[in-house]
Amino acid sequence: MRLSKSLIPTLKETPAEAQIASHRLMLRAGMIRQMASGIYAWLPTGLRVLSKISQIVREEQDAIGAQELLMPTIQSADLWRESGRYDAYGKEMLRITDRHDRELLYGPTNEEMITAIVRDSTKSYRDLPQLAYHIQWKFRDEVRPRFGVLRGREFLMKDSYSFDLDYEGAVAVYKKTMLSYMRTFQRIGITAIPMRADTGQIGGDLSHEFHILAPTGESGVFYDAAFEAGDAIGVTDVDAFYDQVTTIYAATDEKHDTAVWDEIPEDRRREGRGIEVGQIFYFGKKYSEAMGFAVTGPDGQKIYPEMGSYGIGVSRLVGAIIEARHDEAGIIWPDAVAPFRAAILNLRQGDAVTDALCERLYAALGADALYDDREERAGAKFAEADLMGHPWQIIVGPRGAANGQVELKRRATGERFELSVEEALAKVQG
Ligand code: 5CA
Repeated sequence: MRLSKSLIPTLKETPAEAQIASHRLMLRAGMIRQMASGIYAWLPTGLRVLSKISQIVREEQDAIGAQELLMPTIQSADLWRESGRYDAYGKEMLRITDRHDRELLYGPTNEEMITAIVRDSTKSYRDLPQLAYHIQWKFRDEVRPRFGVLRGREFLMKDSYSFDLDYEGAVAVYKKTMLSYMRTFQRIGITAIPMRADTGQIGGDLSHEFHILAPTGESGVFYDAAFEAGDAIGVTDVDAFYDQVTTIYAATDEKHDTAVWDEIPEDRRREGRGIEVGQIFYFGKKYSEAMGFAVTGPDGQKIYPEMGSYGIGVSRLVGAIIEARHDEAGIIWPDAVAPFRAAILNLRQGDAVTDALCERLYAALGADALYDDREERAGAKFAEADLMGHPWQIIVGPRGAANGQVELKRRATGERFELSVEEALAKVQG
């Protein structure tokens, strides 16, 4: 993308309404704009990050055999009356009436809808288990939307739902999902710690939240320092991994149990703040029984499926990553989800040799590069590239360009390299 022609409305001033770094930086870097309280438009760079996160989430869901589908944002009130949650959900649910006076709502979650879909398309025990997910916008009329996309009213979630014939099957998919979440967060380039948690509105008796540690996090968290090293990629023994997670203690403030806390050696006890980027639930037959979903078992008996639901806050992750990875100058994107791998900074726009070299780099890097081709002073280009947080900056000045040399800067470390065009391209693409 050419910066001179792009819709990336960066701001020099710090927006007054933003209280925390990620919100400030997302506004300043031109990633989002607020359209109403807790409702944001995702501008091109913001959308690129959202799409890259979604794609990693999708690949890791597919890898555990989850099937992608897409359910609508608008749901009927009757569906929620079947589970009894229509009245129970309260003011967080945005209720809508259509022209025929039918009651609808903007979905805050999809347990009812997926239960109805699977109920109406399965008959026999042979049709189970099922595991399906979608990546779709949700709406929760939060009392206090704040911190930008961290607590929005409209937000993007990956939610998956499992249906099993027995408890063992349900717990197996719960564990498998937990491990896949660890891989997902690791591929994105951040550390998220699984914590024991309460089940809240979703219900059930087994739940874990996944938290990115950040001083601005809304939840108080307690954990064993042994967690900080968590590495899930390459782990193949799901049960051993799960046992490790549940023996090493970590919990959010609601579930903080001092009795267990006391078992952690004092020098390993950690208290901090976390941003909840995911939560998983096992809730058994809560929805299948309430909504009359049973399959016929091998002996002709009725089996109400054991269910679980599993969420990742895709849009919240964008803000959470920035909370965990920024400095005074701006965002420091992990390579995997950066809007662009590299920015090309032309320090002498209009100089034939410099322009030609920049065009060559831009042609080689294609859609993964943001070419700063504006008639701007060098200082402004450096500041904006740091603000936007591209993992690499390729700095092209007239003197180097005359010798086919460029300067390559790594945003995360500040390291700089004097390289030929070929060497720079190899490093950026490698
Ligand atoms: N149906 C279940 C699991 S699929 C569910 O709704 N779980 S949840 O309520 O925990 O939401 C899943 C994730 O969505 C949360 O972990 C959080 O990361 C994200 N989320 C929840 N509320 C908001 C919000 N107001 N703004 C941004 N993200 C949110």
